[in-house]
Amino acid sequence: MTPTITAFERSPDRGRGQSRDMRVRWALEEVGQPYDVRLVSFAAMKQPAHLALQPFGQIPTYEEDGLVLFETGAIVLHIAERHAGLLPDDANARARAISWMFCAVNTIEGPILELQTAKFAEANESWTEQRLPMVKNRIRHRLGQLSTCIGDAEWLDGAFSAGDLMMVTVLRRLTISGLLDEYPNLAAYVARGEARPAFQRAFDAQFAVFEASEEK
Ligand code: GTB
Repeated sequence: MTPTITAFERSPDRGRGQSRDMRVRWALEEVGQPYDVRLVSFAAMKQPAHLALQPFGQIPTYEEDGLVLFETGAIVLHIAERHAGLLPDDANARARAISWMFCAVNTIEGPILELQTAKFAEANESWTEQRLPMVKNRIRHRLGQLSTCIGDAEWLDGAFSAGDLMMVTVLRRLTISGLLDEYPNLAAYVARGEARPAFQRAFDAQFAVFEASEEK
């Protein structure tokens, strides 16, 4: 059965692939699994029908043969476990790739989300200007450590995996901030991810949604 995912009807990022459905689209493209997309408005995301799929009223969700999933890490892991191409066959290498998936959402994404909160939700607070350097330095600390881990390698641990897919999508949140450019090997790593044909297909698909929403 073709899985169905949900995505923003009108993405606030204007189609730049920053919304989290991008991770799921990219994973599905990497493994060659066709999918349907149901677009939801912000209002619909808070209604019972969507809350039954995603208790926090967010996108994306994933539905397939009566299975309903939320949380992008879990969705990408589900896809990677059921299709070849995103996790190594060797059990230890597979476990390490899954560690990198958790690292992306637990260790790296947290400080990056703090920056988004400071810049948008807390933009008008009197203390935001004072707080921003601390928030940015926490990100730099993690990026420095990650930069050392990657070194000159192409991917985090051998061949491209779901760990890289999650990490690249998390790091892309920093594109506008310029912080990524302070770590040339990380900027190159993200560029390598974005150059993958599956990424391009996923990006084009979500950008087409934005373009269609502009025409309405
Ligand atoms: N932990 C969950 C997961 O990984 O699935 C988080 C899901 C999540 O945060 N979804 C966001 C959402 O539905 C969309 S991606 N938000 C609506 C709400 O909470 O009411 C976050 C996002 C939104 C906008 C941009 N942007 O404009 O650049 C980027 C990322």
